[in-house]
Amino acid sequence: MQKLTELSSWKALEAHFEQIKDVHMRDLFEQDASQSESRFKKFSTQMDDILLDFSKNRINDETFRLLCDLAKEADVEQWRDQMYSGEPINISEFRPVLHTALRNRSNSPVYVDGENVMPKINRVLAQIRYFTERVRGGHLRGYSGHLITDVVNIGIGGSDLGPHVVCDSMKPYAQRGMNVHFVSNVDPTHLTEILKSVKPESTLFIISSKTFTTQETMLNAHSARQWFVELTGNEKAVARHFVAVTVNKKSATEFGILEENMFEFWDWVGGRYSLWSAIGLPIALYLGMDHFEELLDGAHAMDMHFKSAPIEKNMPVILALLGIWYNNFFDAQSHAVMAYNQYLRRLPAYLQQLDMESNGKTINREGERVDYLTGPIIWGETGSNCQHAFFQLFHQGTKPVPVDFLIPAQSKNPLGEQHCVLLSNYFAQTRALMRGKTEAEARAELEEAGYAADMIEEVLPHKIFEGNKPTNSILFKNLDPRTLGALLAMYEHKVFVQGVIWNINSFDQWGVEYGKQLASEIQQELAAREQTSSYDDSTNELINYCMSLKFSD
Ligand code: G6Q
Repeated sequence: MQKLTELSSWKALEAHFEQIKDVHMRDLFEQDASQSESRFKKFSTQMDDILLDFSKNRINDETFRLLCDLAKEADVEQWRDQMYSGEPINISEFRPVLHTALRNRSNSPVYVDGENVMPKINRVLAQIRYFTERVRGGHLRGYSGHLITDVVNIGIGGSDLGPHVVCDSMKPYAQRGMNVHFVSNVDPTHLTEILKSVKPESTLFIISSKTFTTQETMLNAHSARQWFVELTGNEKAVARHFVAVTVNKKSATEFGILEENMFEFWDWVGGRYSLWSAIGLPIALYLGMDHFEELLDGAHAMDMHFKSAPIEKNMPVILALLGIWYNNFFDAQSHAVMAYNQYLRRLPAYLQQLDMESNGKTINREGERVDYLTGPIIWGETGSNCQHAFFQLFHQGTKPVPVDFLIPAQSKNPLGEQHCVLLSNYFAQTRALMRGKTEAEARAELEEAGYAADMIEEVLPHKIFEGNKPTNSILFKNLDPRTLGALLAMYEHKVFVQGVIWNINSFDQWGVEYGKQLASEIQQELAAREQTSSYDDSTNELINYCMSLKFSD
């Protein structure tokens, strides 16, 4: 592939950036007000009831045209089609990338090595339905006849964050009397605190691990098993209370899990893209299979939009292009996501893995070091909490931070006028960030507030807001399973498009593997409880000091 920075659209964007970098969005809005097509009309798009308004960005018609040219010149559409059709686009692990097949509700064939994978996807979905309906309906009970009231998912990274964000966000759809818990951290506190709140006879443990070798998950799984056997005194009952989601059936069998309680997925499903597979088992147990399928339906609808909408109206492509505009031209180091919805409080954690594990890369697909910025730092909080914490930096700080603002029009818990106030804050913030407050406006406010003339001169500089801070507004009717599925798929595809344009492989994670390898070396030294001199001076001294503090096992 031609080098990104040598593409003609890239060069044109560089030249265009010099012209537009100091233009204020206030002026862009004013200029567009006299045009036949309004700025909102030009710079907004919709998929189902999800509206993306991207008009509050530092773009004009020319910027948008050039960004769309970039997507075309970087072959985004061809890469997308290769992904959907099962080409091995994960080039460092030699695999296809087929999370879209997991939610392919059209059931059209998808081939991997000449085999249509849809029948096996459908078989696992049917297995999940059968199992979850029996548990939820009280037909499949604990070893002593108790109803299953608690599901504990033991998994980390991709085997935790996806199902976790969905279960948290979809709480209003959960079956009464069914609780779900997520244990991920190898810190023993995580498991211990959760076990305090459940009873063995009514708890179902899901060991979620693609590889079934991840140290944290295996340790937590064995500790949970030990706790279970100690409290019940019934080793045989493990088979009734532990199920596995994995591609590694052999290790799951060795753990004591029955074949019928294993839920399979495949190596062409990446960990952070796996919530749509059997990794979604806790979702189906907590929300019911119908709701899990609605989530898949929503993701599929977004897949179809991504596949067929023209670039100029394609939501994930537009989000990706705008991200590149700020990342590579304005040098924005981070991208923030503010969901004005308490149920979405885990969204930033999920997106951090999705985006930063996918696009935190410096080597391009040809194996060379890139000479431009790739994936940004992703972070976020729920609104309106964020306004009372770090929004000050957005309004008056020196760092550019593009922000996505999400909100449902309807609340699941209407209470007086509270949702209306939440909405008002949502609209007010993006408007304020776009417009800022001029010196004249600030002065007029101070005068109206009765400030003395000398006081006005003193405080005036502090009351001015530069504005021109870019935001995307994502507004939808309701936070239901279908919409959530579509939103998560939208971000997946955004990340994919950016990876294609940056010419990196978004589907490996060698940094994660490196972390796994490093810790196991040091763990052996720690277990020996002897002074070490194996590492650098800092690491040696830290380990030896920790020894002197008599650390816990
Ligand atoms: C995700 C990563 C990583 C992975 C975890 C858990 O894309 O590969 O976060 O999901 O390391 O791995 P296992 O599911 O194999 O335990």
